[in-house]
Amino acid sequence: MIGGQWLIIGKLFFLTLVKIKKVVTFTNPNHSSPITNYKGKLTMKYKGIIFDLDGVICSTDDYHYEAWQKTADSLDIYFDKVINNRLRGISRAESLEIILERYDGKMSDEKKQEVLNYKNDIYLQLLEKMSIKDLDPSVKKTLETLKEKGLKLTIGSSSKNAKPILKKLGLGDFFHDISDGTNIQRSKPHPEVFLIAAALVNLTPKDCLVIEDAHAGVEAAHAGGFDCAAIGDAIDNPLAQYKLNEFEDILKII
Ligand code: B16
Ligand code: MG
Repeated sequence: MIGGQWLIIGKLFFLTLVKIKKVVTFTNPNHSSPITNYKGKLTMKYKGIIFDLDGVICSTDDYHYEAWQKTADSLDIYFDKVINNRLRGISRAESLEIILERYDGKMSDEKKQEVLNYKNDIYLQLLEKMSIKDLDPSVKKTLETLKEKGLKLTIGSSSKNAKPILKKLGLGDFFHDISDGTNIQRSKPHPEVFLIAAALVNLTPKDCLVIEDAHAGVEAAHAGGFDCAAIGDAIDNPLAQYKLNEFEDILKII
């Protein structure tokens, strides 16, 4: 009888060890690609997810590119896709400073403001054609699944146009809260936008996963103490813990 009890205790101890080993394998933050090495869902690693907007939830990054291209052309400044990628996640005003690196001469603050308004007007015109149809069905489905699982979902975007964009996509009331270009002093790579997003839903950085397409955004997540899943342009950023080939790969992480 006593021998039988020891056998059961031993078996339980062994099973516990196996479970701990699996959790450690899955949660190892130094792992470069946990998705491909995923061992099985044991527990939810995060309580919240903070989504970047442009280039993650929607393809407005293409509209930013088009608007900046037209703006640069109007000033006779060279601009291309490589330069555009440096603007991802960066505020409108800081983006202009990067574009002006190739400007011959010095631009007054009044003229800069005029150029910023010009760019935003073109961008807003491009947004006019956006509708609920521009929300990728797999993005919508993934967001709904994450919400059903009880995760707090927030936006962490540098854009001052984030709220109208979400409304156009039919996501105006979907997220638990929104942190965007209208409530921050410093844009990515500063972590402020993500720290505010986490605080809005009473979570700590350790509880949240950030989803980002910009190197500046991945750096911001890292600086704030958040784990990050990188997609698109930033997919190979070594500061990100996960790579997302598809948006729905988020479901393999949490
Ligand atoms: P706006 P995200 C960022 O949004 C864009 O990536 C970046 O290209 C843009 O300059 C910035 O928002 C400001 O946008 O001109 O609309 O205020 O990627 O952080 O969602
Ligand atoms: Mg982005």
